[in-house]
Amino acid sequence: MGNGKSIDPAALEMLEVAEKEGISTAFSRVDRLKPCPIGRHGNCCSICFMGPCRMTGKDPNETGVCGATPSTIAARNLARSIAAGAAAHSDHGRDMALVLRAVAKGEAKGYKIKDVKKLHAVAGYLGIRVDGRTKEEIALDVAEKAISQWGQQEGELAYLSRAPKKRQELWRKLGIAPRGIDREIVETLHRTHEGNDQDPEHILTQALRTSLTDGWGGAMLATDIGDIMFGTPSPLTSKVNLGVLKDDEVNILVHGHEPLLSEMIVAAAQDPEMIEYAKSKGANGINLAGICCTANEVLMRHGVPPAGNFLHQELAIITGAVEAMVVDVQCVMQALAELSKKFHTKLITTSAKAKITGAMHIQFNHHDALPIAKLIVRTAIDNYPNRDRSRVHIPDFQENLVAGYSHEYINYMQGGAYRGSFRPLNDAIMQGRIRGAAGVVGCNNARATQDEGITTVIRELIKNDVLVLVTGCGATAAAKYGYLAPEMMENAGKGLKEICEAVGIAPVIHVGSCVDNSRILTIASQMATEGGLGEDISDLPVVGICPEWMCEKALAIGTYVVASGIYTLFGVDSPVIGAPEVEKLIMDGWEAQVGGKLEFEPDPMKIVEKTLAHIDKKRAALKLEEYDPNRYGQSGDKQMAGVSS
Ligand code: NFS
Repeated sequence: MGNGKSIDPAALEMLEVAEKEGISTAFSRVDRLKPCPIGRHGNCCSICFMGPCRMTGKDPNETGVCGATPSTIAARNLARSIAAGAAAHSDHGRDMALVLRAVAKGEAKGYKIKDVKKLHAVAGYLGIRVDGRTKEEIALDVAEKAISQWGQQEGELAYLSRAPKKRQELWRKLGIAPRGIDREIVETLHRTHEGNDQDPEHILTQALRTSLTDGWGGAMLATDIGDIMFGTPSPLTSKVNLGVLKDDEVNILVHGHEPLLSEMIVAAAQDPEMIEYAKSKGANGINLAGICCTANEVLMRHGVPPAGNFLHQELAIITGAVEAMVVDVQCVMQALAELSKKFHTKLITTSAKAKITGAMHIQFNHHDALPIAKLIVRTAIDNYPNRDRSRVHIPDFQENLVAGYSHEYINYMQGGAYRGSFRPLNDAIMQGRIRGAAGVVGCNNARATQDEGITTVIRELIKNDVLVLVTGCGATAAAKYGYLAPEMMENAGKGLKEICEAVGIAPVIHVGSCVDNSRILTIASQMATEGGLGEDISDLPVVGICPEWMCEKALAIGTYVVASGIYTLFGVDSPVIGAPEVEKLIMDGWEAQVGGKLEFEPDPMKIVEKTLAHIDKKRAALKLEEYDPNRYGQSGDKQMAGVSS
């Protein structure tokens, strides 16, 4: 089970190398830095320069200099985090929309409109006419309408119409239907500035509205526009973990989030001219792999293998086999710059939004994307002769995986191109073959044993017939231990196993990067409208889980999942544990408002217990048959006849 740092043997092996060489990593720095418990628990207010005011809990009447109560302080801190997370995802979506517009105008060489079917579907959501128009004309209108979602001042986001009717009505009734993406994020920053909104419940209601700009706004647009330009994913196989690095090829790692550059790097790395150039430098080829959500983007569409999740980024460099780590935005540790200097690795920043002192910067822009990608690939190749063979240490661990489950493909696999629907899935849940579903998503956190929470939750849920959907670094974690391989169906409960056998899937389905949690919203919405499982997302026997959360984006995601009506459990620890009133508001308060609650539960086994209890509660409310683990799996074929009809 490792040393408490990670359960991943590849990570443990690299940590030994790091220790021998005296190299610090997040795994070692976390021991040196004791977090301030006041700030960690939501009790530190630093929004004005009379403070920071630290609420210690010793005086029941304590307040900040201005009189702010601990509850107001914690609510403001949480709301600000949610706004920052929504900003990050949505800004990613904005850049995608701007590039789509450039593609439609013929101003973004190298990009194209790859998936016309998806373009038409998105045009439909946005109320844009498609008949008799070229794909460029449609794409231009889609892009303009998408871009307008950020600056819109009044009305509501167009994609809210993709939620079940009841949910839309509830959002309107509560006044949390977002007016525009930027507007809600800015308003949250305004409201939480010193001396403004000071009623915790009121602040947290705006936090719900802000989070919806992410899930049903920026992130959903990021996913859709990515599919239009780069193709809607469908299942493919690949490998995962540090063992995917090659000791005789130029290793390039793409790390960060946006697919705009990484898609071009995939193309550049496959260019015969580039491969020849690599050979001229003594390498046998070019090996592209990914870290974090960029990895998921290029995995889902090209099968590029992920070398690891968030806590693997430093370990990858310590293998001594990485010629270039190419980063754009988000989840990029500053430590990479110093670390890469200890090896031959070139850390290349590419975004105007994220420079790191000491890194090489090659500015990306969508007008010259392919030439820039080629320059980056050439820079990596030029660096290959500098690799110090005596320091190369690639741990021999890799697993097989299947990824690429878009919402569209999941629809298709349940009946084909003409009869595709969510009927079979809903039926399987209604019959109790599948007890319910859970999204297990999110980061690694250096304060938790890497991958332990994620894999414990997944292992126990599939054993209990819960179908699991994964995204982000949670998906990479699942993949590293074989959960995304079809053979894993052997470890699923009997009913779930029957379904996996019939459809030919693993019990854990990779639906993409973190912005692709929007695919899970679409799936939930379709399940709720398909019939038999209630009328709203909050009726479904489903749960959202983020066992090893780390960043503000995760909080934004968790909150929009709650605002969409889903019970959501986060691991590690609560960022508002020092303010019991706020804890109560995001649990009972939000549940009363939107039907979902946000709960922090550090123990993965308790997360499992609470998930199963919730699923059973929802099943009972729907008057479905009580779940019985032994009802299915006896006479396979006969039982399956009922499912596939
Ligand atoms: Ni999600 Fe993706 Fe990973 Fe966490 Fe970071 S990469 S956007 S934030 S660490 S899952």
